[in-house]
Amino acid sequence: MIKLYWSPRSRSFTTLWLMEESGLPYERVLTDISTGAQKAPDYLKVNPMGKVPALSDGDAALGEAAAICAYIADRYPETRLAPAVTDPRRARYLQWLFFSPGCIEPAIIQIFTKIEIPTSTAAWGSATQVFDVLEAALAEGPWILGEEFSAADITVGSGLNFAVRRFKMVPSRPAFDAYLDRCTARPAFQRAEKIAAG
Ligand SMILES: N[C@@H](CCC(=O)N[C@@H](CS)C(=O)NCC(=O)O)C(=O)O
Repeated sequence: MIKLYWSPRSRSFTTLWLMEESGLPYERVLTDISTGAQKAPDYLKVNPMGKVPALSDGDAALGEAAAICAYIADRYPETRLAPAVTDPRRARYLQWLFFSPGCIEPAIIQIFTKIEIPTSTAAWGSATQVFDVLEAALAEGPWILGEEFSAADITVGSGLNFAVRRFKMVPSRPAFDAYLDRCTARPAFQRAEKIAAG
């Protein structure tokens, strides 16, 4: 049985949404970060970072929300959450799957901390560039790859929802609002929100 280690009101949301979209049976293992459960020796064997979320599946174990999305979509292709490895859309899928941890998250941290870094040095360029690029990519829709919803929408949708709606660190734009409305209307997103509320 797949086990998802999670804590309420945390980045676990991305993987709760993933598992609810997947339709796969899974067990939720509450790892409440307010109690320090994420630093327990047994948990560190699952995620040596001592953070949530993490996932185990038989002998496989991993942390990092986007990696968990990639793992589930590839290990269980019946979930139809990723284009096949031979599909040309796979390239953009991978780009957007990792855009959230690689660009959206650091851009939010930059906005929060007001740290100035030259755009050629910062791996995400600048927060303005990240959100301009995302706006252009979401202009057509309905999903980041076009017609097909994928695990990349789970990482991008979670990151954008966090930045624009939950923490209001990034001003919304019409393309973001339309996309986030589509994401939040999904029954799996709504189930995940209820679970994540704790
Ligand atoms: N890069 C990680 C970030 C995970 C993360 O920062 N988790 C936070 C909760 S949102 C956490 O576990 N904090 C508790 C701690 O560090 O002790 C991912 O994307 O999964």
